[in-house]
Amino acid sequence: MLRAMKLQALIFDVDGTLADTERDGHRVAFNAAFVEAGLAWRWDVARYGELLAVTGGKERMRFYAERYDPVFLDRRDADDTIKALHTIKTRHYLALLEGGGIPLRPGVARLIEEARAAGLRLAIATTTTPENVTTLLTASLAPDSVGWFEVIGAGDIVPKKKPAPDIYQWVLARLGLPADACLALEDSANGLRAARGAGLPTLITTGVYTAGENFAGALTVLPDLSQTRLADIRLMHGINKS
Ligand code: XBP
Ligand code: MG
Repeated sequence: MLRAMKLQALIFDVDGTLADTERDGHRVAFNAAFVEAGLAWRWDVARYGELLAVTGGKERMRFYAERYDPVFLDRRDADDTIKALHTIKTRHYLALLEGGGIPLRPGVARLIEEARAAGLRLAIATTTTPENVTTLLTASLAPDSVGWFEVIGAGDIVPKKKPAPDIYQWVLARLGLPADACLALEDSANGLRAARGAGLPTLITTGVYTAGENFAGALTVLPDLSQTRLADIRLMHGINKS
């Protein structure tokens, strides 16, 4: 069956979709924060992959404490300490981004340029901290690229993070578009559930941590966007598989 609505907007996830930010970015920043705070927590690559089941850095630290350091949560100031750790972590992560250390994934910049040239509207729907988004765009896409995205929905702006659909619903409301006129680009099962929960046709590009996840309901699952043109995406969007 063909989809009735013409494609009018692309909504991009950030971490794992625009760039491979988790293993060598966020994870490194978390560990730097733990060292700076004198906390004995260390997240190796495998442990971090396990913890990525929980979106949101603050929520992820709480999840880790529940599983591996429950005494930490007995402290009266546990919540404040997690917030303080997250502020330190974000400072380290921003320094990594500003150092130009995290490039965009293959094909991302070209697809964004194609979409802009074709007059498609662009938006972002992410769990990460807003400043992480603007700094990644400025450092890795173009100095003025924040303005290319009409709506940037990020972090604590919604009560529930992915896999809840809240962030995508927040972005759709501000775009003033129905889900069927848009297409979401994601990298994880959590992200797919969030996008599908908001009714969005969704394209998946798998990452180092998400390749084995369940992507049932996605329009398609690709290793990256290096072979994907806007014409391909328009075609995929037109075939209503939901
Ligand atoms: C990925 C996340 C974020 C990052 C860490 O977001 O779940 O929490 O891992 O960033 P998405 P913060 O895939 O939706 O872009 O520490 O700022 O949360
Ligand atoms: Mg992601």
